[in-house]
Amino acid sequence: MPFTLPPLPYDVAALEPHLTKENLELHHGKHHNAYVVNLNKLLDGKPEAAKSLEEIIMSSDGGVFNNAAQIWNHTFYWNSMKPKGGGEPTGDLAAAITRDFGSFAKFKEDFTAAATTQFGSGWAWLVSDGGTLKITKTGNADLPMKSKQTALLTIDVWEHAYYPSFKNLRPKYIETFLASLANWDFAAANLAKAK
Ligand code: MN3
Repeated sequence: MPFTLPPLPYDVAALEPHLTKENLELHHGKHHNAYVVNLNKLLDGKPEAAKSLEEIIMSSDGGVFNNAAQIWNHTFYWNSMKPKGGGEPTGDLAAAITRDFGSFAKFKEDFTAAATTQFGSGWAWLVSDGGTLKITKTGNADLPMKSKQTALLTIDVWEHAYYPSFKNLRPKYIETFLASLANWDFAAANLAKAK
């Protein structure tokens, strides 16, 4: 079965005014879709095509890895946001953030620094590393599962993610992600599964 583009978990205009409809049409409909089309082409007629996306990510490199990982990363990114998101997490996730970062304010500071300083294309992540929450950044298509970490939340800092809405202002995009878009319910569900 060829891989298919997962639908957005909300309407393409649902993240306005922060990320515009045009931005999501381009990012989901063109960029995310291109990774699906490319992976299907690369795997056409090969036994790997029967594997799960995660199995392909863990056992490949080069173009197959890049396209498979980018499919996974983008699906995870769409779920890391929601309309009227942002604010602060609650419950077990809030407690774990306080335990491992000292405070939510310190988490925000560290996450913002990671997302701002990822040079060129990549991702910043909140992960669980053996039960300890950490912030990481990865270049290009790289992702936490390759380092045996469980992703809880991510922000795409490739320019295509924010340029249509924020132009060159990556720091403003990161600030907006934390203030108005971050889906803490999704991160909390990922933490619960990681235990
Ligand atoms: Mn992207």
